[in-house]
Amino acid sequence: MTFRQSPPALGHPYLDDRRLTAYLRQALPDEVLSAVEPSLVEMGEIAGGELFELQLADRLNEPVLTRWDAWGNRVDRIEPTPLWRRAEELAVRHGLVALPYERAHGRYSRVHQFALVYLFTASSDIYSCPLAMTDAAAKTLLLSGNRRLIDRAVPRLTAREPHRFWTSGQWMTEAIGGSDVGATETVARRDADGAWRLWGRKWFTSAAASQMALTLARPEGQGPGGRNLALFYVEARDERGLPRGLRVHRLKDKLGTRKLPTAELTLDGTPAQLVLGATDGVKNISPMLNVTRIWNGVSAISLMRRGLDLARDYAAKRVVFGAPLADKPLFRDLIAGLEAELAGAFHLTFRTVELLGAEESGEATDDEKALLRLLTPIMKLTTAKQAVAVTSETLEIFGGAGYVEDTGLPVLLRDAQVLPIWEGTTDVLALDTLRVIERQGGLEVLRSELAACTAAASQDDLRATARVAGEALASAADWLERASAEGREALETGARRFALTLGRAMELALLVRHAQWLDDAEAETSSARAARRLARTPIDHVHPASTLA
Ligand code: MFK
Repeated sequence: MTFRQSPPALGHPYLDDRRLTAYLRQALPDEVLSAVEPSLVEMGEIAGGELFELQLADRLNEPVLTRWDAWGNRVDRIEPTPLWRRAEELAVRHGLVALPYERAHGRYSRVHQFALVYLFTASSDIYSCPLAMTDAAAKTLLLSGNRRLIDRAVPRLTAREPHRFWTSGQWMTEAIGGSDVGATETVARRDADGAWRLWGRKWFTSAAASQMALTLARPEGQGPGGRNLALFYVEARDERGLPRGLRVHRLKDKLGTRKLPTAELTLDGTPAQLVLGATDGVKNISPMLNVTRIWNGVSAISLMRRGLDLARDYAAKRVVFGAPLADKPLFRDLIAGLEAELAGAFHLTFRTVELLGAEESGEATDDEKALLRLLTPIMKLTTAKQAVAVTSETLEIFGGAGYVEDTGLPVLLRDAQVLPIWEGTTDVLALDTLRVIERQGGLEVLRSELAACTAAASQDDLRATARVAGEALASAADWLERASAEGREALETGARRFALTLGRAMELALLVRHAQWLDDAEAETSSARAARRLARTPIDHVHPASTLA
């Protein structure tokens, strides 16, 4: 009989994830964990069951843009895929945006939210993107203090009922500036009655079907640069979904995230409202960037995790050269390296999430606030690079099957490839890291965090691993001092290597802390193994010979 390979299967993404469950036992007080666990079990069932099946069945569907209706009216309607419609309903009912605003568990509400998002994202065909922007818009509006806009939009953005729910777009990118947002060409003019309207072309607007968006435009007559931009709120569609001063030219033909209707738009007199003054648009939209950057990190670990779950299941079933692949020493070595990357990325991402929760609940110390600001770009750039590397290796584990579209595997790599690009490229985030360190007057908050993580290490091997993290941070600090003395060009030249070193050193330190906690609490060693393994990879990238950055 002809041999047929059984396809990889997913288990229960929550109950089978010892990394996540152990982390939550460490991070959450017992009563909070008991209260949130049923929702995590349920989300695991949905993500590993209904949504995963729908995702495979929905593989070839893409969103459709219809510009004109049968009677010649311009409608610019965007029809999402079936999975997206279902994903929205599930996300809203489970409060994937609402939870941190309901704040039922104080500073832990963000950990609860992002644990759910971690389970949901890999089965959602990147529906996490509109959710990320919606969360970020709610936070940005709340911080703006603009009571009228808060009252109008935030109850919609954070709704638990699908019929009331709105998503928000984040319309920043223009042909002239994806990263250099200060070059924005969109112009804002006032009507005779004082109402604002926008004219311009947005080049890469994700979730173009959203009911509202935050966007940047230059009030007519103001000078160049980001400080002369203003942050605007737009509802570019009416109650029937028809465009108001908006034309959608086309959906982008992208490498990945193909279920996400990313569009080119013309704003043609779009009615808009100022959110917070007529200047400082870039600064005023930055809370949005910081929230979506955290979602980006959670997406990175979710996609890595999905690939590794499928690879492990496959390796247990796949017999090669007389034995299951899972028993082969070379495979075991490979998967241990990939798991170590995921473990490091996981702890760096969730540490950032914890800090966000602390800040929003008003409980963060000044040092925690400073650490959140610094870890956000570092975490985003480090985990995004890891996601591309890990998903690429994961495909290789499947051999040719990993390169065949209808296995559902290649999409992992194509979707991961967007993570280092959008929401600030690696270069932009490395420069942001430098900016934050300059403003904070050095690396002190990272030094303290690293010392707190590694101080508890009591086993010899964990102490040795902790030393690797400490030495990498010291090397980065040395480089910073030398480059600062040399000047701006030296600093910018090494910024990527520097930021990546900080990211990997912090991953290692956080992994040591978790491994020690596990050892104390449960005599479990998987995190210690991951920490030792990560310590054998390049952590210190500041040496210019490194090829990784
Ligand atoms: C699924 C998960 C992911 C979801 C993704 C959602 C998809 C959305 C698709 C997109 O929209 S992708 C487009 C995202 N675009 C970016 O992320 C822009 C990348 N570029 C930057 O981040 C640049 O660094 C920046 C545009 C901010 C530089 O612009 P400027 O005009 O040179 O501004 P400048 O002078 O650097 O900063 C202006 C002020 O903002 C400064 O404050 P001060 O006025 O007090 O000096 C900065 O400190 C502040 N600022 C900038 N970035 C900040 C920030 N403050 C806090 N946090 C930040 N991140």
